[in-house]
Amino acid sequence: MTQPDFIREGILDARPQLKLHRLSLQPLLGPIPGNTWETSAVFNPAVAVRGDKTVLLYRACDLPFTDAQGKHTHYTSFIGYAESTDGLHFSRLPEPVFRGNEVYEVRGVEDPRVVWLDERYLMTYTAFGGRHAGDWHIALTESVDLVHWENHRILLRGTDKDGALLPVRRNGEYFLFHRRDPDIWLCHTPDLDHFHDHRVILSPIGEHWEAVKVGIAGPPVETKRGWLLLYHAVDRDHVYRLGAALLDKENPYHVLSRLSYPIFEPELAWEKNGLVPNVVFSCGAVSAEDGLWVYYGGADTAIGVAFATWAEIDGAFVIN
Ligand code: BMA
Repeated sequence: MTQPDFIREGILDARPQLKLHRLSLQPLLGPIPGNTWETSAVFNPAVAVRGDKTVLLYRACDLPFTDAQGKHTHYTSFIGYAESTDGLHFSRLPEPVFRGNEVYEVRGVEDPRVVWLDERYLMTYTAFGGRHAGDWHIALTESVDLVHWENHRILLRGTDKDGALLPVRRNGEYFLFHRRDPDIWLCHTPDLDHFHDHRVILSPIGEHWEAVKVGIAGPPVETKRGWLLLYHAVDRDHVYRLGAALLDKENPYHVLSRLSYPIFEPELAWEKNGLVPNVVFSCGAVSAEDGLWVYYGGADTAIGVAFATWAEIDGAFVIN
């Protein structure tokens, strides 16, 4: 049975609610008309820090998702590269750094998430085949410099997306989060080939902001008290918001705490209007000294960044 809302909403508890603060009211990056592969949208970036640079690996689209008659177009997604020394002002490369070149990803490569593991960057992404309904899989590619990507292959077959690796191995195992509609699943693997122990760790809940489905945002971020897992949640009006949970450091299958309210939602015009209205969707965050910088896509069209201090994050969770 679901908890009554007045308990989940924390009315009985005086803790301040965690809310991400926007660091810019304007998008950091928008589509470039005339640059074919990123004409209609740039969104949902993975983020990595390399030396003094913050690097975004973002999803870009060549066409709107629907035409003037509302019919689906044959759009394709690519991964673009942008870098910055202050996390706010980015310069980008003129061509995608990664594109689909297999039959299972002819409609493109979507929603990347990056971790640094085993002396290389591992980027999980959604490979979109478009050959039949639900033709998307979790795939992986590797790089040492975030620009040249190689050795790409499908990790998990099936109608599965929102794949992200835990940024460390435990007892030699990699942990892979994924989404089989409508839940967030976790599994582990010794070799990124054989996957074990698939279990649901987070499900939709209640009748409000997370009623329909949930999926991981970026790879979980290590904090003193556990793995901070940001996730997206969808309501019955197709609004995408961000939620937060804390996972046990030793056993990430164990959810220690989950906030009852969204920590971020579409509010600005460019988060409410775009290729898909009313969406904030994150695929990565940077863990900085003062707090967490959360990069996100707005309305599947442009990229922004929001922030919370560690004290704000820490103060929001109760662990029983
Ligand atoms: C998901 C993915 C994301 C997108 C979201 C909202 O299924 O396609 O790339 O941001 O839907 O449209």
